[in-house]
Formats: sequence, structure tokens, C-alpha cells
Amino acid sequence: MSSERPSVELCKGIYGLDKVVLREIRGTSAEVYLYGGQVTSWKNDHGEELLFLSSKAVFKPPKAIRGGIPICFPQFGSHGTLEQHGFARNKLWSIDTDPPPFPTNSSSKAFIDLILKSSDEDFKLWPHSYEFRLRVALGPGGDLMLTSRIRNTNTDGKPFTFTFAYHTYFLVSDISEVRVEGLETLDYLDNLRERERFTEQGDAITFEGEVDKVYVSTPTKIAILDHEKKRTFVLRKDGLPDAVVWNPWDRKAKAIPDLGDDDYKHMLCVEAAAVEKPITLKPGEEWRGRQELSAVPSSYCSGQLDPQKVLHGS
Ligand code: TA6
Repeated sequence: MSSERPSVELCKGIYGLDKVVLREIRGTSAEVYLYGGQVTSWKNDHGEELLFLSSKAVFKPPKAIRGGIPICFPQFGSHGTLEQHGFARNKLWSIDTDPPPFPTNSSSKAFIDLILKSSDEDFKLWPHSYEFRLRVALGPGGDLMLTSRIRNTNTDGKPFTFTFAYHTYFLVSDISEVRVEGLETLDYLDNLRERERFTEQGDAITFEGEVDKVYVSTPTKIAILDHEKKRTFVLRKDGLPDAVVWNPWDRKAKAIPDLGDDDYKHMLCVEAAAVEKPITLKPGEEWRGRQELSAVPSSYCSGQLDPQKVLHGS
């Protein structure tokens, strides 16, 4: 459904949780839950969903919502002292009514600013004071842009260190028919082999089994080609050197309670991230990390994202 002007609407979602619906004039839309600061839906101008959301997703705090774009902060994965993927994804965020100026050249009018601040509860686990501002914006052409600004507000003079990811679940028609371009020949840490470092071989990445890899220092543009749908997702990132690729495949999917047994066929996580080299902020310093997604017809970019060419221009 196309509307005359971009709109931003606050309403109730599943389990009575607050959500914000962003709509652009051509009919594209996105939904963001205040719980987790989590995007759960992104639709194109035909009203087709572009993000995977598990049919078994639990919208009941403190469980994180399975699908969309969970925010992993201040810890990606299980390497650290915190719970898996940190606590930001299971906190109630607020709408930031007066965010500091946002230096962006985007003409987006459909956006929402959210904020998460340190609480006494988090302080026990992670003794730091921070302000995490998240802007979710829908561009006039339907692009989905997430920008995070994290500031160290410690008053004790102490720096803090974190890792981060936009844990994006793309909706795909059949994982066996999907390829990822832009990561071939790069180094990765394999989560299935105790984070040992390997170098990706060959052509574009395809999927025949479980994958859980952190590609390090990647180019800023990655493409996910859905052959059956003739659709290509283009992920652009800034401030986030790494890219995580995850699909649990059949056996692991069965062990995840909030994921359907066959759901792995229709999802692929490709995540703009900062994992290998954690980010350190001194008091008063701010970090910024951005992920921008677009969905275009597949003929657009197949074969054009060889990382060696992008990185070295050869
Ligand atoms: O991003 C990949 C990953 O870290 C995997 O190791 C896998 O466990 C996945 O995230 C999902 O984690 P979750 O805590 O949401 O079940």
C-alpha cells in the first residue's frame, strides 16, 4: 500500500510490545520493536517481506526475538564474560526525542531514533556508563539504514571495550540456491572450529551445510544473491570491518527452540560486525557503525564484487 507521504507510527505489536512502523511513499515499510531496538520487518514496494522472522519467535522479554536485525552489544557471540551476544537485544529501548544532530546526507523522512542507556542491572555485569543511540531509517527508494552511535559516559575516567554486530536475518527462498559475493579469498575465523583462522577459497560462497564464520577486514559492500527470487540484497557497511555469515543447517536448527525445523532453508544471516578487533572508547568518545541494505533485481551485480579487485583495484 503506497502512502502520500512518509510516516512514522507508534503502535502495539505482538505481546503488547511497542513497535514503530516506518512507511515510505512507494509503499516500502519497516517495523522496529522498542524491545531490543530490533527491526523485525522490512518490506519492498510490492509488500514482500525481505527479512526472516521465525514463526516460533518469542516476543516475551527477556528472550531475544529470533529474526529481523538483533543488535549484538556490548559482546558479539560467547567470547567474553557476558551472555551470548550481550544484553542490548533484550533490553527495552526508548524513543530518543531529542537526538544530537545527525550528520547525514540522506533525504529519508521515515526514521526513528532510539536510545539505550546503562542501567543499574547492566552495571553489575558490565560496570560502564554508556549511551547507545540507534537511528533506523527507510530511504525514499526503500533502502533500510541502521546507524549506531555509542558514547562512553563513564565518570570514573575508565575506557570501555566492546564488540558489535547487526545480526541480520535475510529471508531467502532456498538456501541451497543462494550465493554471497564480496567475501571470497578473505580470511575468516571459523566458529565451528574454535575460531581458528582460515582463508576462503574459490568463487562466491554457496551453502551445503552449517556455516558460522567471521570474515575479517572485508570490503564495505557484500551481495547476497537469491537465485530463485532473482533478487539481490546489497549490504553496505561503515565502521564495521568484519562480516559474520551464519546458517545453522538442519541439525542445529532442530536444537534451537525458537526456530522451526525447516526454517534454516529460508534464512541467511550476514552481519556487519566488529569482532576481531574490539572497539575501545575513552570517556567522552563516540563510535559510529552503519549498515545499509537494499534489495535489487539480481542481474545488477553478479560477479562484480571480487574483494581483491575492490580492495586493490586490480
Ligand atoms: O552470528 C552467528 C552466531 O553467533 C552463531 O554462533 C549462532 O549461535 C547465532 O549467532 C545465533 O545466536 P543466538 O544467541 O541468537 O541463538
